[in-house]
Amino acid sequence: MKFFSFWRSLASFRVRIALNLKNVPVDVVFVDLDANAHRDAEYRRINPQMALPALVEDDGTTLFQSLAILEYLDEKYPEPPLLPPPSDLAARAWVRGFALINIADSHPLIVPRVRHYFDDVLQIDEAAKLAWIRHWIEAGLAAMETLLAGHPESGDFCHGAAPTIADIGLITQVTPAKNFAADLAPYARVMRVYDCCMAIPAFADAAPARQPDAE
Ligand SMILES: N[C@@H](CCC(=O)N[C@@H](CS)C(=O)NCC(=O)O)C(=O)O
Repeated sequence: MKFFSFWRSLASFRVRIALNLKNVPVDVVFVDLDANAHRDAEYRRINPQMALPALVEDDGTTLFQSLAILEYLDEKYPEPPLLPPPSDLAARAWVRGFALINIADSHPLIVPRVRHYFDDVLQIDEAAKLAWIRHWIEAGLAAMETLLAGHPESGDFCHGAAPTIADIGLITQVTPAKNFAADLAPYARVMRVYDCCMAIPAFADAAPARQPDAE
């Protein structure tokens, strides 16, 4: 199985966590976003959206979009599960909803193609661009904090006693918050989950700075 990844890519980070938790071996193909390698014809054939990550099975089956890949891995390699059991439909929906705050709503607003559009088309200055990024990161963090406060099953993890895709989404919400120096003090519950997850080797080893292609 080939995994197309870039060290700083948050969507790749999400899938790396799942691969590590489930102990699935992959051949990692590094695609340098900074060099626009994701726009080359070679990678475009794999993912016409020109975004990372992508997962290619040995038979050529090609998967894209991190949430779809997370759920695929969870179905193919059920242990440890990344979702609550099918008997708890409401918990599964809560966990998916929580993860989507980052995966569907916050992260897409700060990806390189959006930032390039600001630079190249709208010609927004650096300060306004940073304000945009911090605004959407903090909006996601605030929603996560409020949801955790109202969710009795949260504590060390977003839901229950083990990581789920909700925690994976939380990690890739906090990571850019740290990179862009957002104030994390108001988000004590979020940061408790972040610290608990990052103490697990599967999470820590997936971190951007630990990847072989990291600068
Ligand atoms: N919703 C997608 C986002 C994929 C995505 O935008 N990936 C970023 C890296 S984290 C990327 O490759 N961006 C390239 C670009 O914006 O040009 C997912 O979760 O897989």
